[in-house]
Amino acid sequence: MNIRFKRLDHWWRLALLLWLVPVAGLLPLGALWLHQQGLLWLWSTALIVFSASGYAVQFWLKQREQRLLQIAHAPPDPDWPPNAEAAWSIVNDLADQLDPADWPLGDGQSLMALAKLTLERVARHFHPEVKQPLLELTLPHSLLIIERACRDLRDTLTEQVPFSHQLTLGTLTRLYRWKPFAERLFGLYRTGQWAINPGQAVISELWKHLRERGYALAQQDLSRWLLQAFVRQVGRHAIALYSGRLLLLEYVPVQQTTPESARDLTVAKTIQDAAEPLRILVLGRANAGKSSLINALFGQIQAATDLIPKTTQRLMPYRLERDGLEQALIFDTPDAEHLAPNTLRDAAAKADMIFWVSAAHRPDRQSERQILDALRLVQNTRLERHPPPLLVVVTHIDRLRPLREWQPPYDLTATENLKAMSIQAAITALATDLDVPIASVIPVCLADGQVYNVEDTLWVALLNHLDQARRTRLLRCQDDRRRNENWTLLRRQLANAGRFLLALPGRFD
Ligand SMILES: Nc1nc2c(ncn2[C@@H]2O[C@H](COP(=O)(O)OP(=O)(O)OP(=O)(O)O)[C@@H](O)[C@H]2O)c(=O)[nH]1
Ligand SMILES: [Mg+2]
Repeated sequence: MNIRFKRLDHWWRLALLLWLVPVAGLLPLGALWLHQQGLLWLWSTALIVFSASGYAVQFWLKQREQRLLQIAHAPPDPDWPPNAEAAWSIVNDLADQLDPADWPLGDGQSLMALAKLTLERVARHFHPEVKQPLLELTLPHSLLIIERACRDLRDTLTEQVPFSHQLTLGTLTRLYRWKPFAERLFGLYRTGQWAINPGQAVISELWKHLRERGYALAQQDLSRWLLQAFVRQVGRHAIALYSGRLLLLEYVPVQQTTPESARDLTVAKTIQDAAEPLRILVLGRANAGKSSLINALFGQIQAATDLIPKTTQRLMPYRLERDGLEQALIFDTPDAEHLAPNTLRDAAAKADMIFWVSAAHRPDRQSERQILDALRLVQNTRLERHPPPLLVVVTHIDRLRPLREWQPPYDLTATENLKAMSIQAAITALATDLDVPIASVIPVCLADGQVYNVEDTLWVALLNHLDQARRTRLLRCQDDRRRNENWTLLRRQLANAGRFLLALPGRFD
């Protein structure tokens, strides 16, 4: 303003002054008039109230913007194996500590360095024994991480940053090119404002300072937000990679049957499906009611009851189809006490859900506890897998005291009913004996023609654990695919290389 004012010669200044005097006089004259009318206090009050409200609205708007940019602590992906959780908190800590001043967004080099730092932290978590864990990465895998992280960042930007889908890079460049001109125009406008309405000019000048401060703050927030999103996305994919979940070939792992399920589907004499079935394993001691449970689950639809021999001799798959459940294979097994530990471990490793069947009227459960503990030990040491959900099915509840009484349904909270109390006591004893939560113990009766609590409670429990079972299936399939992927890729690469060699001119000369 000063520079522009100095450029005018004194005749121009005089002309401007003459023109300004009556306009500038309006403010004191207005104040005088208000004073004479006794309205000055009213005007002052209105001025204070309006300014305060304006400030409050601006404060609220700023808070709202900050909330939009806030990234809540994203939980780890539920599909990850247990050993990925610690890696995810490492990534989150790194994101929280980021200072935008250290990682200028306009500098591609600094972003690459940040991606490398994130990768290094995750790699060190998964390979603490290797000196330079980053070098464990193959070229296609590194490209895949960058590709996925960029794709996700694009999605985040589209979802969270207002107008990001309309601002093209061209627009931004043009804006930048026009910035000096726009600033000059704005300067001229402000000079004009000073000339026409000095009161208004004072206020708008004040607002401008406030806005500029607010803008600088918002810019800092936006940079921090983008950097944090970037680190979390690179971290997410790095975790998927180092925990063995990032596959090079594009497919959803459960959309193809694994070789063992393909074999089991053939044994179950069913038409082959494209998707991997859920694998439900039924375990328990001899005569606990394993085969009866399978029959009861089939309901009246199947003739499966006839197919199941009295005493189960070997692992036997049946195809289970019910409303609300995708295709599943349910495995009947022989007495768990006489199953070879290896067979039991293998079957459990391939299961997505386990039913442990135990008879309520046989309280000697030491061997059951030992078998279960051994299974749990194996599962807990395999941090790259989710253990399958375990449901304990208590059978023979009709045989509990009073022996002669069997008049279901029973309300287990009713303290005046002796049968209900016996059932409740059996559930509590089983939960303690087998060290499982009470909620996962389901009492049923599987006696011929007296099936009770299967259609409602047991089915509901099964459906409630489906999500967990699907997560187990996903990791199981990913492991299988990863094993196969190496061979598939090698075969393809060799075939392509062979084709290339065959196409060489004069190869047989
Ligand atoms: N009263 C009563 N009898 C049951 C119950 N559940 C199973 N049974 C009976 O117990 C016997 C054994 O049942 P199965 O289903 O063959 O037991 P399993 O666990 O498959 O036995 P194995 O294959 O030999 O290991 C059968 O005669 C069933 O009818 C129940 O809840 N109440
Ligand atoms: Mg059986």
